[in-house]
Amino acid sequence: MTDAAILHSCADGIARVTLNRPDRLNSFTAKMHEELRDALGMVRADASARVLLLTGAGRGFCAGQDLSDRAVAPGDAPVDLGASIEANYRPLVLALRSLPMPVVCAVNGVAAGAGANIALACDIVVAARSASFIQAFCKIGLIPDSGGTFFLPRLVGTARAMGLAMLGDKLSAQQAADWGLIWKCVDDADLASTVDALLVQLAQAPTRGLVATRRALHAASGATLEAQLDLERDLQRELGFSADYREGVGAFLAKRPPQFTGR
Ligand code: T3D
Repeated sequence: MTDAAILHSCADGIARVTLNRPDRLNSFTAKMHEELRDALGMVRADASARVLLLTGAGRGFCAGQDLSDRAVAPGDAPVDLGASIEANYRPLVLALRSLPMPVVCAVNGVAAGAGANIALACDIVVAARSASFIQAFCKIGLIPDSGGTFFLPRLVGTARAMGLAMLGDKLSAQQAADWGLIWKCVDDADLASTVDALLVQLAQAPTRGLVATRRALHAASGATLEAQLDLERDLQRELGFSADYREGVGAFLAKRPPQFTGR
């Protein structure tokens, strides 16, 4: 038994971080935020980590903010949600988007509120068929946070983003995949093996190239074609000096599998 709200391990180039408050559907408390911050800091500093898996323990992925921490007694001042976002959710999303390795999210169950949008902040999202995505914010008078208003229209278009955000309907994992919100939906029994295969593939991939790919794709929606071409040129120049590029070309010409090191 452990009272850790976050589980963290790293082996064979694969870092794993698990949200671990299953009886509360892994909803966020201040303690969980603190432990997650520490875990992501360790992953970032671990030169052996080539890919990160983020997932949840139990039947849910994450139900967003723990609302029992938001109950206000009559006469008490309400919690400053802006301060909470500034201290916790904003840095979390930015940390996930800037890790020097690809981030896979295995959505093992319901992802609601900030939980849904933290999943969307990851690079590759695979969901179990029984999982769902709920922009639950509208049911408590809030807006989608943790990047929701940024990710949703970019991923599914404004009409669907508006419907999801204003209605708070449960979007099935299959529908999320069909709409392009996530990479894929797989049968529950296949989630672990599908994700493990992805993790092995990504742990052996040319990490710097993947991180630069993420950077370029994220830059694209706000860039002109000229600016994007400039960025591609600059990133390609950097990668052209990398050990992995040299290895990739050498392996291709020698007709052997490449041995990338992430450098
Ligand atoms: O506050 C700030 O800092 C600003 C940032 C806000 C970010 C946010 O995420 S706001 C949105 C917060 N989240 C929600 O509004 C979602 C609330 N949860 C639900 O709507 C439902 O639980 C789900 C749709 C996610 C799942 O429904 P279901 O029927 O599968 O499970 P359940 O029975 O509702 O939940 C299981 C238990 O987890 C239950 O406890 P119990 O009755 O067994 O003792 C439930 O109360 C608890 N739980 C689920 N979500 C939360 C939670 N407890 C606290 N906070 C939660 N968010």
